Amino acid sequence: MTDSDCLFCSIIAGTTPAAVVLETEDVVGFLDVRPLFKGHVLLVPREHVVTLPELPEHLLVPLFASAQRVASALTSGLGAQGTFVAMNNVVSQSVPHLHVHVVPRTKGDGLRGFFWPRKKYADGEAEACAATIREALS
Ligand code: DGP
Repeated sequence: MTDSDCLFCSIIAGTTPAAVVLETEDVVGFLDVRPLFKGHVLLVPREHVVTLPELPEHLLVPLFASAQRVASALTSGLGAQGTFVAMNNVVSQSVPHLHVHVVPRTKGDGLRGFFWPRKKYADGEAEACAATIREALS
């Protein structure tokens, strides 16, 4: 299913130009137009899905297998030392079509914007928080 108002559906359809790096039956990968570093790839399911919780199970492996392949290619092909792999869901998600960022990283590259201020758990708080999440998972 595609959404006629969706930018990434239009890239997948070839209507909006993009520097495509990967095309599989289920997934398309293209360069982010505003890369954190050159070679920053966005991977999207061809099907119009907005967030990770909505991703159908049959697309989990194709999407993350593509992320694994691209992460390898950024190190072997572009000379990156490593990668940062992430996705925004709703909050900070500027395009409402699920996309995995695969960003090439090199030690000392100065990427700090992705690292939000860290919190500290009070005594017992981590266990209570973990219990809440376990309950939601059950
Ligand atoms: P996020 O903020 O996590 O939703 O990431 C959306 C990314 O999409 C952002 O890094 C910039 C990228 N982007 C936005 N518009 C376009 C476009 O028209 N073409 C391409 N290739 N990337 C885009």
